[in-house]
Formats: sequence, structure tokens, C-alpha cells
Amino acid sequence: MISIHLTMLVSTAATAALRRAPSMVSKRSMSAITGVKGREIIDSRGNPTVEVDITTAQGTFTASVPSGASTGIYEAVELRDGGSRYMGKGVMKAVNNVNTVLADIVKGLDASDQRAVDDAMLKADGSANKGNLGANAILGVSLAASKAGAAAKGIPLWKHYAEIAGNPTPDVLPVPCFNVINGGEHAGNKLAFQEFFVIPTGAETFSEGMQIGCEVFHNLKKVIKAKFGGDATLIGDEGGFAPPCDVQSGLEMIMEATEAAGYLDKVSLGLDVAASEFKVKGKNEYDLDFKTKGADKNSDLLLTGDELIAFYKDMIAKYPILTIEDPFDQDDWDNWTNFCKDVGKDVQIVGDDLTVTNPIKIKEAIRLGSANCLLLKVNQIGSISESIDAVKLSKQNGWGVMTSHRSGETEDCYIADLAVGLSTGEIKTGAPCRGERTAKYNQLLRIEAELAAPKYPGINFRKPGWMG
Ligand code: 2PG
Ligand code: MG
Repeated sequence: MISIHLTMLVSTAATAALRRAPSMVSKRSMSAITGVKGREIIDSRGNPTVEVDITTAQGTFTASVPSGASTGIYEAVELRDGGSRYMGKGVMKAVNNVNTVLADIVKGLDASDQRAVDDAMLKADGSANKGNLGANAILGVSLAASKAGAAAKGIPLWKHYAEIAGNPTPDVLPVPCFNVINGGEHAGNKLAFQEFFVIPTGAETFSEGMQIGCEVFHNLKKVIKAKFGGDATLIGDEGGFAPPCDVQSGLEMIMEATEAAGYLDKVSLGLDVAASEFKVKGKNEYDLDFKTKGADKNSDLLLTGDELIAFYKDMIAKYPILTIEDPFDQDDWDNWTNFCKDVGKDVQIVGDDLTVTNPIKIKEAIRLGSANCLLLKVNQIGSISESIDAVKLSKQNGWGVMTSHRSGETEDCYIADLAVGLSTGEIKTGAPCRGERTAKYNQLLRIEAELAAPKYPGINFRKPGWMG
């Protein structure tokens, strides 16, 4: 009975489609959004996050939203349910906003017109920080629409992003920054700094860079095991090791692993300090022992802004460090500015919590000379169009742009397409370990294979070509 009914339905639809001559089916109607469906899924840390399906005549396109742990206080609002379900981290309110308000607004819009889709949602939210509908709800729709838009044009996602942004040469693969040691809020060790990058600046191609990153990673495991035993080779939130080391011995072990792998001439290093996490409130001080409480605390690790600058300069002199992210707290503009003016010519100073992918904050950092690179995190601002605005503004002012994952991730890999489409020249998406991290690196390997003449900027990752 049921199968007869279904057959009748299908044949009625088929007849209707046949009656429409192909020329009558406009491009607009092929890419018009006909369905929007949100749901709650689970991220790499076991917390709920938003996934959205967008349907057009060409099918259903799905995207999901990442989530940070060391979030900046000026990021767009991630709507969480509160209460006891999932320790308050449920996202059913955001999902409901996708399925009601946002679905009503975007249905009928052309998915390939990203700006129109995003603008309509921003208008409906009406707040400065997406606090009404939730940046996680809005971004889910924005991302899924971008995938539907690429399909409507019959082009890969990276090319669609390039077209939206006006990038005529989307042929540059990003230099991968592999976060091989995890600390800060991303690991249970005492290490204050959050991320330690191995950066294969001396590779000739992206795939060679991948190989170098993986081989150094495996060698690092051996170095850590020899020093601290097997228990110390457990991994943190972004797939890097989380040994009981301090900053300098972490850098030392990475150098040792790089030498053992035979790549001393091909590897540079980088740091994400994530210093907002350990700024002492109301004082010009940073507590590098912030994870120790009570009497065991080491007061030698309490540094003033000047002392922290001196420490960075010492590390820069001793190790091949080319990039430092969030060296100071998100509101500590003076130390940012002093430091960037001092070392910014040779070392990239990356704004994450400071700039939150927000053009207003980026303009201020440009005006003061507080940073010289944008960390691009789409969920800090909450839409693809605004993310592109942030990238163009940064590039037009001579900044580098590092595309970034979040510490809570999904298997979705659109940031790989974004890095190529916007020629960001650099990307960080964790260690070459854990599926939600390798999903992005693997998508970059696919794009590299697909491009006719892929470029790899290597040491020129701060100026990869297209400058907005
Ligand atoms: C960062 C990120 C990603 P989180 O600080 O740069 O590595 O961490 O997503 O926790 O903010
Ligand atoms: Mg950061």
C-alpha cells in the first residue's frame, strides 16, 4: 500500500518536472533555499553544538559549528540552554531559532548570494553581538548556505569563497601550523601557554609540509616518552601531547624531535600563549602557574608585562619562533602595542582574543599597531560574509591572516576551503592527530591534488599573494 502511494507521488513529481522545459528552470530557482533544518550534534569534547541542513533543488547541504574553550570576552554570543541538561551546554534554543525565525527568513533566498542570506539574518537578530538568535544558530545557516551556493554554481567550496571575496587567484595552500604540545585551558598539565606550533616553512609543497609535521609529531612522542614516561604522551584537546613541561623545555623537546626527524632546516616554531587566561585581574601581571592553587604555587612564575616581554624576546632569540598569538590579555592594549612595535617586523603577532574576527576590533589594533595578523575564526563573528570582511580589512592593511579551528570541533572541514579561497597563507587546525583535526588537513590535501598549479608560500606565509 505504502510503496504504491510513494510510487504515485514520485511519478507525479517526475511528470511535473518533465512538463517544465529545462530553459524555464531559472538559476535562481535552482539555488533558492527551500528547507532549513537545525539539530543538536556533539563536538570533539562531548559538548552539544549546532548542525544545519539547507535544502535547494540540488539537494541538502550540511554544516556544523565549532566551539572554543579559551573564548575571548568580545566574541559573538554562543547561545547555550543552561540548566542541568549537558551541564548547561545544550543548544536546543539555538536549534529552535534555526528551525523557526531563521528558516522563515532565509527560505526563498538565493543560496549563492551569501551576503543577502547573511544580511537578512543579521537584521533579524538586530543586536551587535548576535545575542538574540545566537551566533551559533546564525553561523550554522550561513555555512550550510555557502555549501549550497557552491553547489548551485557547480564549483568547489574554496572557489565559491574566492568568488564571494573577489580573490582572483585562489591557488595558494596555507602553511600548516601543527599544535604539537597542548597546554593552557586545553590540557590537564600545568603548562601555562596553550599551543606550540611546528611550522614547515621550508617545505616546497603543502603535502611535504604535512609529511614533515607528522614525522616531527611521531619523533616528539619518542622524546617525551624518554623524558617523562609513556603516561606523558597522552594528548590534549587539539591532538597535541600534554607533557608536564614548562614553556622552554617544551620548545626544547620540539627542537629535539625536529632534529631527530631530520628537518632542522625546514621547520619554524610558533606559540599561542592565550594570555587572557592567566592575566592577574587589575594588575599588570601574568601568572604562568595559574593552574596551581594554594601553597604549592610558584611565585617566580608571576611576571609583570615587561618581564613577560623580556621572556618572549629570550625565547625568540633561542628558538626559530616566527609567530606569537595572544601574547597578552584581550584588554591589555599597551603591552600588545609595545611588544608588536618592538618585534613585529620579524615575528608575526597574532590577534585572537584581542581582535575576535571583528572589523571594529581589527581597526583599533591597526590604528594602534598592536598586532599584525588576524586569527580568522568564523564563530567569533558568526557569519561567512563578516568573516570575509575581517580578512579583507586585515589584508588591505598588510596583516597576515591565519585561518583557525576551535578547540571544540566537528568533522566539518570548510575552514580548509576558506583558507584556500581567501589565500590566507597559513592555517592552524591542531596536531596531525584526532579525526576532527585531520579532517581539515585531509581536505587541504584533496584541494592541493585538485588544483592545476598549487602554490605553497613557505616562509612567505605572512604575504601569500592576494592582499584583499
Ligand atoms: C585559540 C583556540 C583554537 P579555543 O585560542 O586559538 O586553538 O582555542 O577554540 O579554545 O579558543
Ligand atoms: Mg588563540
